Amino acid sequence: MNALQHLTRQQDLSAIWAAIDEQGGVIIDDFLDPALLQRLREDCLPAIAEHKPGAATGHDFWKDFHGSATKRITGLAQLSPAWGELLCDPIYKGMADQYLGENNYYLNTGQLICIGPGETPQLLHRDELNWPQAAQPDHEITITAIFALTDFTEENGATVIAPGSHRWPGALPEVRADQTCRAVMKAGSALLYSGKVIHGGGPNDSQDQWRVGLHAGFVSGWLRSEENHQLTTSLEAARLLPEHAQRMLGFRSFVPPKAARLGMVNYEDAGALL
Ligand SMILES: O=C(O)CCC(=O)C(=O)O
Repeated sequence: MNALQHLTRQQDLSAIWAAIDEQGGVIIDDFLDPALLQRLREDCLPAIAEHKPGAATGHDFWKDFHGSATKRITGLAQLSPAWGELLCDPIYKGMADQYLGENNYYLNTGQLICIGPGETPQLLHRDELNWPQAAQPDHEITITAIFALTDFTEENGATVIAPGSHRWPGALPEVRADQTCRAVMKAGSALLYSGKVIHGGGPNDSQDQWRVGLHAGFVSGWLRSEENHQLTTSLEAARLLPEHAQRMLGFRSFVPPKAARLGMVNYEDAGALL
């Protein structure tokens, strides 16, 4: 059936991982408690008004991928203490531990994706194809959540996803419309999904609604993240974050058990800077 399961935070973690394993994604209703949702909105939404839609740099392909009526805002750790708190959420962290291995990953990007009226459907894709040489059928290198900061509806751009496509062979196979569904969810809910599942931002056919998602995934620690967190997070802002959030943003070095340390400062752990 082309619909994602809806679960809640009260479910056993094993049920959440089972749903991701089976369908490639799951919706957790009311993931954020109302007070945290409100703080995230207060911290982040004012930045949207100042931001222009569309991409100013890059090839036409990437301008199209970005979306000409879509605003993308990064560097959220500088804007939002609530985001630092969400980074430490036990289910969100648990998802990354489960799929990428404990302490084996960093934040890939934590960005507001604000899909505006008139936006067309985004190219369907698998996130792991950001790192095509590293993507392997038998393990994940990236795992993501999109937290709905506004309601996600069919009309305003809810994410399009093809349940089960994380197991389809081929880099980017054809996807028929009847193989997809929309991640319709209330503000405060979250879509958790595999780096292998085929998905994309939905079209926004509304006259006046902005669909705002906090799109925030993790990537294996030995791969380069999409977002350059350390250029948008000052040392002062980083010092105020919880230790795990500092680590996720690269203010700790990567210390894999059987390889060299990466991301060092003066050949010491980057945490010494803080
Ligand atoms: O905004 C969405 O719903 C999905 C966006 C996405 O998949 C992306 O930009 O990589």
